[in-house]
Amino acid sequence: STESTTEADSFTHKDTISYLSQPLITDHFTADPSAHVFEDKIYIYPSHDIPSSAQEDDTGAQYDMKDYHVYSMDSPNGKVTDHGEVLHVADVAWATKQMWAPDAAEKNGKYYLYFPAKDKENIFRLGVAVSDDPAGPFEPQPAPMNGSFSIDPAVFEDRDGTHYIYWGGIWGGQLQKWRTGKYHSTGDSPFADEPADEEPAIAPKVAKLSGDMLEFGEKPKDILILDQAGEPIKAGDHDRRFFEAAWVHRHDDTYYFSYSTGDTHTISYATGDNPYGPFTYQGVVLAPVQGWTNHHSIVKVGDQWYIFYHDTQISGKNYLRNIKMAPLQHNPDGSIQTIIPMEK
Ligand code: FUB
Repeated sequence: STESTTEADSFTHKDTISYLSQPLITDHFTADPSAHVFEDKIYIYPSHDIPSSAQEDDTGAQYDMKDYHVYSMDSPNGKVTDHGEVLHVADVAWATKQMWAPDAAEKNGKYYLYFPAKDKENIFRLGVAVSDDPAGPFEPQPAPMNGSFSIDPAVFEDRDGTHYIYWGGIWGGQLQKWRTGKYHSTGDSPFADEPADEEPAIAPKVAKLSGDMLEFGEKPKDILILDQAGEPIKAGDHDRRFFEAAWVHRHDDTYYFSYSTGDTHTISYATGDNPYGPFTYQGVVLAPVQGWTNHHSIVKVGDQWYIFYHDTQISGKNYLRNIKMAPLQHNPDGSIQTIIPMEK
């Protein structure tokens, strides 16, 4: 059940709404929920968190996931159906470990699951798996997407039917090691290879998908996130710079690029007038949740927008998360009311 209140709290945003949501799934740990309406149902494509023997570190070794389940609901906050395991790392020829945040897309009655995993060289790549059913199971492609790297793929379908894939994540997500266009690592530290504080922040990536949905359809481009003065957000601006968890939705004619700020723990958003940006920073969609990571999706169901996100209410452990949902409101001027999550 989900209750709303309008209590003030320590955050100072133009409009905030405090929200108490309960975990949608309690028999598995789930995170990074990418939600879509397919075939008149809400389908959720989350990460499947599991306890790990891996030593916890700043690259996220403890996020040691091995498979994906798909979930569906007939209506918001309705009964959740678990469609079972739809893809396992052992069935992906090129992947070895860490099946992180996935997303899914539909084209011509086929469904495509996009997922990051580490390859045999310990480098994150993006894979695709295909199904005739939004509930899977999904058949993986034998190789990762050509030229892919880093984590957190998210696919947006524009009104003309063109699909765009957004991705990237710094630190454990390795995006900082691709600044030259090739993998270049000066060490195992997740903080090596970052720009200096005064340099522009590392940019998330976008590319049109190929017609068959299996590859990039063009050379990846940088997503530029600007401040209100039109200047690129700087690497040292941890409150506003991109960290991971890209998502794009369109409301009226505005494109919203939302993302996690990582070590400052918000889901922030920036707006633009086309899918490539540039996007201008606007504010916070979701204030910090319980747990280190913050990762979301935004989807319209009927006339109402929802945010899907996670926290650690059930386990109290950063890497054993549980997904939730809450309504999301756009103001008449296009700004988004900041959601203040409450846990209990
Ligand atoms: O779930 C593993 C990683 O944690 C995701 O890929 C990130 O976005 C963060 O939520």
